[in-house]
Amino acid sequence: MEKTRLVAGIRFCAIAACCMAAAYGCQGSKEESLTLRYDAPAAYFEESLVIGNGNLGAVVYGGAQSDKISLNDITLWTGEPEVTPYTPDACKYLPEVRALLDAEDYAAAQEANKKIEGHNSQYYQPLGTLYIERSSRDGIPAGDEVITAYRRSLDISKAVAEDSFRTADGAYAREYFASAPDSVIVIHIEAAGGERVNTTLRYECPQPHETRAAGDELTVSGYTAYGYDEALDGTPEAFRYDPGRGIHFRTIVKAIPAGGSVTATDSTLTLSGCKSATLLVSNVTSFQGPHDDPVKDGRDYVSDVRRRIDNAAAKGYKALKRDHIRDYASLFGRLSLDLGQSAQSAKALATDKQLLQYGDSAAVNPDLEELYFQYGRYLLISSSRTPGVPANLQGLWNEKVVAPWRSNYTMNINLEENYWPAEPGNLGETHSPLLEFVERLAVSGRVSASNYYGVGDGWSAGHNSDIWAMTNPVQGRPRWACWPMGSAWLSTHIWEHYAFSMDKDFLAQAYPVLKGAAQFCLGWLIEKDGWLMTSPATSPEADFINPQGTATATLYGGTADLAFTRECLMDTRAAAEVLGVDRELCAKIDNTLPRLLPYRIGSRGNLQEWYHDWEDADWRHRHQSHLFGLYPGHHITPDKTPELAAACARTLEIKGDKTTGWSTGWRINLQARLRDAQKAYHMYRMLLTYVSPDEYTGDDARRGGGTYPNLLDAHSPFQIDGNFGGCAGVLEMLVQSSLEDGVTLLPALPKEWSAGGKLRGVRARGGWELDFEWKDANVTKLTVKSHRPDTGTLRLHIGEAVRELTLSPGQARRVRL
Ligand code: FUC
Repeated sequence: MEKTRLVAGIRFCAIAACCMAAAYGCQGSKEESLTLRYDAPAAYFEESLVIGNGNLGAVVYGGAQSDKISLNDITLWTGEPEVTPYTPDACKYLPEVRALLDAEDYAAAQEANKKIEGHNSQYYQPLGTLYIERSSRDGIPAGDEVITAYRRSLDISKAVAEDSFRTADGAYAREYFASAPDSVIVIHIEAAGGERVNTTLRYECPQPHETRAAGDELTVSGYTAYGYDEALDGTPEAFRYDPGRGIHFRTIVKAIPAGGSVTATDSTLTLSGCKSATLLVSNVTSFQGPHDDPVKDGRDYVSDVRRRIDNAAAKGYKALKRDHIRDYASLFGRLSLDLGQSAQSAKALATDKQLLQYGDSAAVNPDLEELYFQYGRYLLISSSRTPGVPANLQGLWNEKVVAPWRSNYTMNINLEENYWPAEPGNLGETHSPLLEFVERLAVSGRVSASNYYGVGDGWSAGHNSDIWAMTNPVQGRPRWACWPMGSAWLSTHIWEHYAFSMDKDFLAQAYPVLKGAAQFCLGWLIEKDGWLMTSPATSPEADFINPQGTATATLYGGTADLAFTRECLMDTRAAAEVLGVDRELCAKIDNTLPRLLPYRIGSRGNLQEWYHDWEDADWRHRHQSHLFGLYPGHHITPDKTPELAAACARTLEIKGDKTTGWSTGWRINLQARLRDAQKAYHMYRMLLTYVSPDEYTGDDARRGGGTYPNLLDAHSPFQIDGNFGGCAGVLEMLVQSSLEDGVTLLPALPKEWSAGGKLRGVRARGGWELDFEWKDANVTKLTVKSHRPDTGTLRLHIGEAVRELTLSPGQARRVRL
């Protein structure tokens, strides 16, 4: 018996040692930089490890005594389908706002603009928390044990999290993954040596619910609030519940023991004396679609969750893990990046310590820079695989009933930024939940366009949305609430998806949505001083100092609105041409574009944001929507519009470097498009500024934009957009592309990365995929593959040289340099 224990102990330790060596980078292999690793359990959300299958998410804290795992389902929201516009015929107030603007009475115009507002969005909700509480084998309370060698890690090349530790009796290891093919979260626990899995599973749920424990399962059934009381909005007391309304759900936790037993009490499961155990967790909600009542026309969530658990249990842990890794790696493994090797001394540190050390501007750590970049791709795959339900402000990981900004869809930057890495990062499929959501918005957006803006053709979308595809302007300060351009901005994603994939079938199917956004833009323009512009306009979410000396946001002729309008009209024009449709609309767009109020350069050399060259209320404001044409738009470029590009550069200079996470992510991309490699790199380093978890109060507490110990973006608080903006920014520094001008390699390569590097699997507009290497800032190897449906010619810009390459569909060619 003693011998077996010893052998088992040695075997476990050998496996653990091997995993740890890989995790701690002792082999010098490239995979090592794809693991986040820590030497303590998470005390805060901002230290936890997040996993997800695009629908179900888990926040893993780890821990020897009590392991906490918060759960999310991306379809769990408060509310129900919208039926009526909140402010009937709100567009009747438009003439009043316009007249006040014509009279240059900005304060009164701002007040009147508030009459054209609707209600706020619903809230994204947490599902519950699973606690796995361990009791030691011989009756010593788990808290009194001596625990050694605690390790926690997340391998983003496989999307598997782990934690492990030693006890006086042996060792313990857990694995966590969220399987997309089997729609379950799997937690596998192994004990070795004299250790056994002796554990109690307890579940907490913040929604009205019922928990039942029977046999080897915990079943939790509940429902969310169908709405909230406006007067109490922002507090948990605001929510209104009714078992006959709202989104319903059922969560099942099944424990499958090996070599021991599982018993149920009223609301817990206890595993005793097991060598190992597999826990399967799944959840399904009754959400069926934005226009379906989740009770009367809801999904059969009860049968669906039962089937998922039964199928997963029949399949077993090993096959579940094999299929999960195969599925995940088929997406993640398409692109790899090598920016150089970090020093052994940096690699020996845990990820949070590396991040802290990286804050020293002299610190060099290319492996950490790669890890942050690839983590963005990991997060996108993990949070964006549910049809029609894109990643929200927190991706899919939210523990709070009243989350910051409702964890909703914020459409004046945040939702769009989430998707910037999707296409170049070779994850085009993860863009689909957003593209489908935009299709849903276009339905309710028709009602908003006519009700709030008096535009009969096309659709509009405002600042916020939710799972019910809300499009009305929200309630609040006009600087964010009064903004109908979400439709124009979001629709440019349709053209981007086409530009990268060259998929005409997709374009034909999505075209009506793009066209509808363009029709709204055309209908919303007014003529003033001989130019076309919008009135009322706002520039998200900035204020100017009006002639009366106060700060207001409502104006006519705001630059940002015109930037969205231009890009949306240009994309629609291009799409109509590709599809050979809508000649009349094309003629109208051709006639409109030159009549749009042109960009102007302000007295500080900046790109003017307001119609008049007014003072900004805050020149360092985080938003920079008037630079939209530079990035993510395409109509300002250093080559074609050098003066405007210089004015954008000056605007960024005035704004400075210190800003929120998402804004930092955006500025990396803007600087990359300006081809200012060092500024882009500097902003990337700014994004990787260590930020302590919010609840920290010690001297080390830092606030502001940056990155938490678990590499999630700090707005602060946590908001996922910065992760995605940063990820896209790295690619924008290494490759830029456009349908007109082709592909440029290393357009903004900073000196820190110029010694050598490799990028494999990056996608470019025109349907191309590229693998390339560089040395001393020169491209040394290059292979191009075509994903186009037809034979096409690629124009390649490498340094000063321009090359042309013709490839047939599916062809890959090594380019001689
Ligand atoms: C916009 C931004 C804020 C924040 C919020 C979710 O309103 O201005 O900074 O990101 O969205």
